[in-house]
Amino acid sequence: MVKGISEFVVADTTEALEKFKRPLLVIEGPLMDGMNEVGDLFGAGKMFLPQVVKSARVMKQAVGYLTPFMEAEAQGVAKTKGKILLATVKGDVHDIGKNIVGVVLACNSYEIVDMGVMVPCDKILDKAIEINADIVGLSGLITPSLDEMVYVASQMQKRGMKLPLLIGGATTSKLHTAIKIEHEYEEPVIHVLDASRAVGVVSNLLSEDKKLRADFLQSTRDEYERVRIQRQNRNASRVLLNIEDARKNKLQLDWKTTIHLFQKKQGIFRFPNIPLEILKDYLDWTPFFQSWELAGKYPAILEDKIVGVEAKKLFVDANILLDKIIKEKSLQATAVIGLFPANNIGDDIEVRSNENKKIQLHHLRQQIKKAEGQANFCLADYIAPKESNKQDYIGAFAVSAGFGVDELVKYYESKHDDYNAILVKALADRLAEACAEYMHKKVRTEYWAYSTNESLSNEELITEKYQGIRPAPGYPACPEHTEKQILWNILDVEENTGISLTDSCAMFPTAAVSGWYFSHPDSKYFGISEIEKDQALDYAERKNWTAEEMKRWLGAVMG
Ligand code: B12
Repeated sequence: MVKGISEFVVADTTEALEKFKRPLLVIEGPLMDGMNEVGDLFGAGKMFLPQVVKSARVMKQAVGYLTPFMEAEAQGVAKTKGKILLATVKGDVHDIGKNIVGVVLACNSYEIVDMGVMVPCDKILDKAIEINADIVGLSGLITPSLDEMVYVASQMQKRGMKLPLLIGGATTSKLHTAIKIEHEYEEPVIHVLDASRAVGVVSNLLSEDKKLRADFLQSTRDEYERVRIQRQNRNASRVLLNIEDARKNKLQLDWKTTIHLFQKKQGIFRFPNIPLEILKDYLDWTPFFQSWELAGKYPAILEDKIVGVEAKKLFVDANILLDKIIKEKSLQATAVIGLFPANNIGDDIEVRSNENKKIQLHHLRQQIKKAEGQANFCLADYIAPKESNKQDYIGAFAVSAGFGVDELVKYYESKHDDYNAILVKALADRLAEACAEYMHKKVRTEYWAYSTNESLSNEELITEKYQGIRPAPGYPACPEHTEKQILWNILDVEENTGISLTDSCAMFPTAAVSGWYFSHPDSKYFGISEIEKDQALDYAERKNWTAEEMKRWLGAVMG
């Protein structure tokens, strides 16, 4: 088990059952001992995440084998160190991180009840009460989920609950937890950065040693207070321009002589079934290793002194699975792109849709005070202004490689194989990104054909050596998620691809990316960072929003 070898699990468990006589004793004896060793090795940094997940697979398969014997004996369930309820909040569909945390905690003898994704607040809290959970853990990947987490905390307070609340997921942070969530709920609210920290936090929270628990809570509270003060001081010293001044300092592009403006292809184009073997050549493996908490760039990571051996094994496993997926066509990739005439009007972009309707896209502008000679960027600046009388173009795309993921994951879960279930999701995410890369190249070289001579290696594509950008709503240059609704309208994404949007503007299937194409040679990625209230109000007016909607969708960039 400690080596994660699952080949002989049934034979070994049978042997153990003969020796220990009762299945529960096998679980509470050698199996738990093995998992404790795995937990300790991981905690001490002597084991890496893929190994832990493989060891957990051995445990699950052994328990799966023993369960019918236990049921026959009506022996009850094995003792655990506590019951933890996990859920991805309403509107959000991401769960790789949550699933990894669940596996790691289970390895450390905690019982995990995982409610899956898109779980409404009341359902989470009802379940926590029903199962008598010891801790509730929430996960979320995109910024709209942050508000939902604040809401869950406030409802826990309203219901007078006494359980600690854990906050996790890519978009969450200690800062956000300290400023926005902690004060909503009197009981401990703790941000957990990653899976390796989850065990320490949970064991402190559930420790029978009252002093240890109290010290941990006090130091966390002190830390959050320090973070809040730091933020206040930073807020007091930061300089943001008012939106009018920021606009005066916009990027000045020469629309008279610019050569990139030429008649470009228009229309909506569907790609219902993109062969996965094509996408394989466009994979960016570095984030794949990151999702397994193995730090380093691909391909150097395979030779890394510390993580190299495990990275190599993971890479081999991933490629075996990927080849099987490709051969059996068990995942499907699909895309829709739209290329439209467009001009900018202030910080908005007016697009002439397929039906010749004028549709407004909305963008935010940096308000941070820049050094002399540096502009306050806004994506709209990369499109020729209406008053230039030059016809410019913008593109839009939505891609997914997530069709088939649920079925494959279910298959591996039925075999108690979390390792392959997580691998499938991580590979589907990579294929989705690869699909975005592939479609973008098609636009540059075939559709808009402004880079017909482009011949870049995959590494050069990953480091964006090409002309043009494809910012995605939610990413730093366009952090406001509801623009995806407009994108869905102009591309008829749901009809053309089957990808849908949740109320928080997450896309389903999860392995999906959507965004815009800008072709101007000077276009580059940037971050909006923070905006002032004047811009938020102006933006809200352009979008016809209520104050409530403004707070909901711009909260994350309003400091
Ligand atoms: C890989 C990735 C993706 C993958 C999907 C990842 C997935 N399935 O979860 C793909 C390519 C599909 C993707 C798409 C998008 N992404 Co993305 N993505 C990333 C990226 C690069 C890494 C995230 C990741 O997988 N990390 C690895 C996993 C294992 O980590 P994790 O989920 O954070 O979980 C760990 C911890 O957070 C913690 N944890 C997680 N949950 C819980 C729960 C509890 C209880 C506890 C204790 C701990 C815990 O432990 C986990 C294990 O260590 C991040 C940037 C970054 N560096 O974080 C952007 C990022 C998350 N993406 C972002 C965005 C905007 C998007 C898109 C909306 C873009 C778009 N318009 O297409 C889409 C949304 C997709 C959708 N379906 O709606 C933003 C989100 C911020 C925001 N403004 O909302 C980020 C932060 C990028 C950025 N800098 O702006 N993305």
